[in-house]
Amino acid sequence: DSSQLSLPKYRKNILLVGTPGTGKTSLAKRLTEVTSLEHVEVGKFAEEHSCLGSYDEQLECFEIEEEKLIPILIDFLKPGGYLLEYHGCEWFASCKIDLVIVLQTETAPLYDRLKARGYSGRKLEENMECEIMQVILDEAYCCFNEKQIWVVPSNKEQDLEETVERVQKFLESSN
Ligand code: DAT
Repeated sequence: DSSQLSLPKYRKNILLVGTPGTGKTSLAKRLTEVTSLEHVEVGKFAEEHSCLGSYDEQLECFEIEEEKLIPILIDFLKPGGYLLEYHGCEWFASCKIDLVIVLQTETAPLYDRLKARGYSGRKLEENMECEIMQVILDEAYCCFNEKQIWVVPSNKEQDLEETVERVQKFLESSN
């Protein structure tokens, strides 16, 4: 995309986290449209770097071999300019991360989104509980300095637009 060429390069790395369904992928997509940040979806990155372990029947996904992944990621992130997306954040405590964005969605819209995604039973319950108990926010406070953490609502489209603007200002002010 030639319009990207004129966007300034940033040396900051942003980690985008949240319970499944809170809107990480949607926000990441918008951010890569309007900034030069390069989107790194950690699951895909792990696959591309042969860091997948065995299949977890319960979670319905491949386990990630984080002992192998993290050193690769630490090196990869050094130049900056990356938007890292994953549901949790505890693995990334030793990576160069300048800002952690924790997306939060209220119970009713999150339930609808997960239902629409086909989640049911244990999977639906566990994800709802993860959000209600603020598991990922707790993780963020454990792993990062609170000054690096933004807790951002993600209930409606306007929330997304406001977050995009806020991130643009952050990148411009601290480049
Ligand atoms: P995640 O990547 O965290 O699993 P997603 O980006 O796939 O979440 O979004 C899940 C659904 O919610 C999808 O249908 C888009 C919608 N959505 C995301 N952010 C939203 C927002 N701020 N307002 C309304 N809907 C949103």
